[in-house]
Amino acid sequence: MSRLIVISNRVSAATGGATGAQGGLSVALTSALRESGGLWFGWSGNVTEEFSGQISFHREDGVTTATVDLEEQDVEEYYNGYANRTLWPLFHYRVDLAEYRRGFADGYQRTNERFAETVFPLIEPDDMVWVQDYHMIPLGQELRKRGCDNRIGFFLHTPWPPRRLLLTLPEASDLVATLFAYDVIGFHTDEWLQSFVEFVVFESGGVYEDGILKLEGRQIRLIICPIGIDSDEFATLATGKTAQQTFRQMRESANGRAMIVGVDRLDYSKGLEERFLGYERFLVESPEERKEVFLLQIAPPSRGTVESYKRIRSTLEGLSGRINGAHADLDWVPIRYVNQGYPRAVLAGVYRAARIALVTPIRDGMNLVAKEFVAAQDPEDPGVLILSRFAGAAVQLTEALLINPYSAEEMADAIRTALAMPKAERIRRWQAMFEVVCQQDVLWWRVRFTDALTQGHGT
Ligand code: GDG
Repeated sequence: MSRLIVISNRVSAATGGATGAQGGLSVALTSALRESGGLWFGWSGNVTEEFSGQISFHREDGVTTATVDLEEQDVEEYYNGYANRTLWPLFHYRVDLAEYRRGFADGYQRTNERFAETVFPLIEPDDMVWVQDYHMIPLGQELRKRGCDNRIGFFLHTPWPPRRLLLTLPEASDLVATLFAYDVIGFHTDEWLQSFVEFVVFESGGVYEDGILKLEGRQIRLIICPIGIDSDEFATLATGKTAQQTFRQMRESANGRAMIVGVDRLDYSKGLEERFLGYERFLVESPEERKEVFLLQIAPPSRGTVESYKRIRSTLEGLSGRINGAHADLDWVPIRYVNQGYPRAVLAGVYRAARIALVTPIRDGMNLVAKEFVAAQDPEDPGVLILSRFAGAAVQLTEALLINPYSAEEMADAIRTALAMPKAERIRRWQAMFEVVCQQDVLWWRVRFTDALTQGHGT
């Protein structure tokens, strides 16, 4: 069996972190690599004066990690710049927030060249290379330029934006062309895959047939490969000691009220503003029910140096303050808004204690919180998942209450429906979702991708 080399911006085993705003990607990769062994390469998270290319190796949990420091200009232009201020908003359809600057694009390219230069000597002839996410789009091409003819795959964790939106990026065609260096490209959903195909067919003259994209004499296999969670681990966590303690603590502090929960990195793509507004609508429209519930929103800050993240943070502070001020009573506040991260075991207990989860992104590649919520439920008395249609997870979790997060009315309706849902229906819906979460778990995701990479060596 070939060794698997995973390359991603951040490498979580090396940087640790059972708590905090650990992103979905590192959570998933930690589980996937634990099963397969292999090597995980990426940025250490450290900043140095000058890029040295020196690698730090670390072995933990059967996974070897190799990390490299970046210099400040790289971090500014590649990470805070092109990744977080250009591609992230653009890929989540927020062209209004995207910043297009040549300096960012150049820094992104340079940093990807540096990553390629550093990791290339670690790659052995039989290795399979799996590049992750929008930070690393040109990496495969940079490896090819250096003579790497291994199988190289790319997986996109975010949505792929519609062609017309992507065309707002000045170097869109050049960026997309770098993807032709890969043998396999994976997306969470058919929608993201089709948007990619449309761009390539219209703008680059490719031909797409039977899952294979043909252009420039190359064949690239495109696959739908929805990411999952380690469902066994999460379900076990949810009945463990810490989770049980948290469960009791939450139920006590709920004082007989139904808890609605949200857990998200503090990010404008997660629809937190829309969620608060939808919840407020429910409070206004249902005076007799409103004091029977409260919303716990856990939102650890992320990417805090970026202006658009400072803005969304202050918007949410204003909104939660206003809603609490307008509706709270002596013995009740409608929103508990918490800006810190918690250990996963605590999260599992919180999910299990909740009657409803509100997962309302305006766009999301997948959304693992929805799956974690499902995995953590008590089979005898499960909670209800309210899920945005615009999350990749909505394709798989069709038994959730699917809503349009832009509609406060739909959200308020869904909260009422969830509160009134009979136990038998809650159980039926939960069982259907739990089956998908267990069958298409993170191991399934890894095997599906690496199988395609084994078979689909491009020419
Ligand atoms: C990207 C894509 C895709 C959150 N708060 C805490 C905490 N978290 C964990 C959650 C979950 C993860 O972070 C978030 O995962 P998501 O999938 O919701 O979101 P992104 O970080 O945006 O991830 C996304 C994912 O990649 C994988 O492909 O699903 O669409 O945007 O695991 O539990 N973890 C801890 N404490 C917290 O307070 N420990």
